[in-house]
Amino acid sequence: MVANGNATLTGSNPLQISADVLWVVYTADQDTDEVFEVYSRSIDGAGAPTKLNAPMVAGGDVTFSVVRVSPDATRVVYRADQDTDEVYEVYSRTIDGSGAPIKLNGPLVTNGDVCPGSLTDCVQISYDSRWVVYLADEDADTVNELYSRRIDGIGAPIKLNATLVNGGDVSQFQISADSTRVVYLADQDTDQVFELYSRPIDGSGTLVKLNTAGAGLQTLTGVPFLLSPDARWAVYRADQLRAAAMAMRLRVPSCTTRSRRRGALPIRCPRTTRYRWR
Ligand SMILES: [Ca+2]
Ligand SMILES: [Ca+2]
Ligand SMILES: [Ca+2]
Ligand SMILES: [Ca+2]
Repeated sequence: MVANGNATLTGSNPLQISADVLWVVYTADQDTDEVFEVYSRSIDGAGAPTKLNAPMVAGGDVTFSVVRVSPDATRVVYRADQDTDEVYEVYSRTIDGSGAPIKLNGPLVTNGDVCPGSLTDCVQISYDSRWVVYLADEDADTVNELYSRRIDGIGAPIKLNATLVNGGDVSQFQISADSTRVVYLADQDTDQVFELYSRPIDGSGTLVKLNTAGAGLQTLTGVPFLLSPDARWAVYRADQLRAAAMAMRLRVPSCTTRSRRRGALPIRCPRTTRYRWR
């Protein structure tokens, strides 16, 4: 450790152990004081720590709260202003440091960033460890949109949201437990009316609106929606009946067959009909 260096011990995930319990991943200003970088090391202390980020531009740092270890313990995904100071991008590297870091986001518009502002959970890895989903104002500054990319960098980033209304943003998302879909909250169709949408993680197929059209979700704080562990249900709270009826509403995230039949998007799923994910 360099003089005045510290391992980062604050934040939501200052230190992570891989699911196979073979690796510890941490951020520290270990090599240069006040330059925070991301390292992995064998949990039994064998060998030396491996720096996972590429050499940092002057002023560059890894964002310690946006470091993720893939569930299969093969890769680390991190956010950093690695290439341009104060331009935050998302990278993927093998956990053992082999190969080079791969930049996952596409070219950013001027003043664009991955995880602009103080977005939480803005970079997530799918449970099957194949995909990274992230929020960024990648194509238009201050317009937060949702993208997926293969964790190994193969292919291009895929924008998952539809064209946003003027003033619209994607604000939160979750990946389904079977890793096939992303459910996201956005004021996509009407500015400041936040609705819930579901899209296949690879961008294929139909975008589905899960709530009753025009009835925004009731809260943006805390957890505005949940996905069931069997990947069949999204649960959310909305004012879609009337103001007095603040009931929990169950809605199925996929009704693609019916959507295709009807043609135009977004489409409502009949409340009484149960569809499976596929
Ligand atoms: Ca320091
Ligand atoms: Ca910086
Ligand atoms: Ca921006
Ligand atoms: Ca808005």
